[in-house]
Amino acid sequence: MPKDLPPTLLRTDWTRAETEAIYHKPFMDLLYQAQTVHRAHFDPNQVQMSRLLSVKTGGCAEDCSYCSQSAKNGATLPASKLMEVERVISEARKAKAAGATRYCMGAAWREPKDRDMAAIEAMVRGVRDLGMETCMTLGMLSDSQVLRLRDAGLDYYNHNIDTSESFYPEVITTRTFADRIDTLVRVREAGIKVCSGGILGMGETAGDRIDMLLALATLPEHPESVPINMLIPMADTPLAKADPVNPIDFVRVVALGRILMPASYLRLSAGRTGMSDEMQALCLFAGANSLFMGNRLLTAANPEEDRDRQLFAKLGLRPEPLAAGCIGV
Ligand code: SAM
Ligand code: DTB
Ligand code: SF4
Repeated sequence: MPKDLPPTLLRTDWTRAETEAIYHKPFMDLLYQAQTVHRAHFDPNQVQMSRLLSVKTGGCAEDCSYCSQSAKNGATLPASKLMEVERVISEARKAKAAGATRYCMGAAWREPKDRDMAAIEAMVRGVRDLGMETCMTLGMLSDSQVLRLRDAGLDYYNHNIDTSESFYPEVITTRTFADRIDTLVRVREAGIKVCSGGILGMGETAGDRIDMLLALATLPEHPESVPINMLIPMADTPLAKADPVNPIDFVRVVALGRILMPASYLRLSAGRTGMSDEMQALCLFAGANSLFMGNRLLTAANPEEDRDRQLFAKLGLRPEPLAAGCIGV
């Protein structure tokens, strides 16, 4: 698919002032700029489809205040064992048949134990052998664990910074923002593609949202994938009663993400069940070009496949075929 426009320069030297100015532009100007950048790098009518599976659920030692899986939140979700490798591969096969090209496997761990690594590697190899892209999100990683994942052929590692550095301690106290960046650096140095984004709706300000995107866009290389989650308020967590995000503010963040990181896949991630078709259409116009498909995320619901099929038909969207990739760089 030929691109409409010449690719924009990928910059990692964005300043706070210029980023803030972009965010606060008149909405129509912001969306026009984001869509223009988007068209220079991607087919605007194509959406990358990922599917998530929780391979180890609940009982997590971290205290992330948004998460249903933290043992410290008073959340009641029971801890499961690591899923059997064969079951993971058979779920991935179903996801592929339904049109997913990337399979993301998540574990409720602060960090993996070395004794679990052989099974994790077998999951990566098995899903790769199906011809899907692989993504894992397992918490913090040691040097040797990163290398083992790389050698198993892992394509992406998801590790979200979630919010700004200054708001981070309000959300999580069992690790620091710097811990998160350390793992991202290790993943990048090993040659695994980086997936990192955050959550809107945890009580953060517009400034925190801008700072979160700025932190990602000023890494030495942009993450190849940037998930933007809308908080799903989970019962029994400290954020169960958080105020919902204003949809226009949400779209502004997506547009800013697209402008700062023109060639990255921007994923409209958690929270789509609570979004209207119109809001999702605006997010996709603002430059989001990846979705989680299927009716389950990790522990929470996601739109039914039928609803997404109808949305795609209404908007004339197509799922991105595997390896079509970014066309601008
Ligand atoms: N334990 C690993 C970690 O924290 O990196 C992997 C799994 S964790 C559930 C992955 C990401 O899901 C979090 O970083 C967060 O951005 C997102 N997430 C978790 N709970 C959420 C919720 N209730 N609403 C929106 N996003 C959520
Ligand atoms: C991401 O940014 N969002 C996904 C994935 N990366 C791992 C997770 C969303 C989780 C939503 C809440 C749940 O299902 O428990
Ligand atoms: Fe654990 Fe990840 Fe949930 Fe935090 S977000 S409590 S690290 S599963």
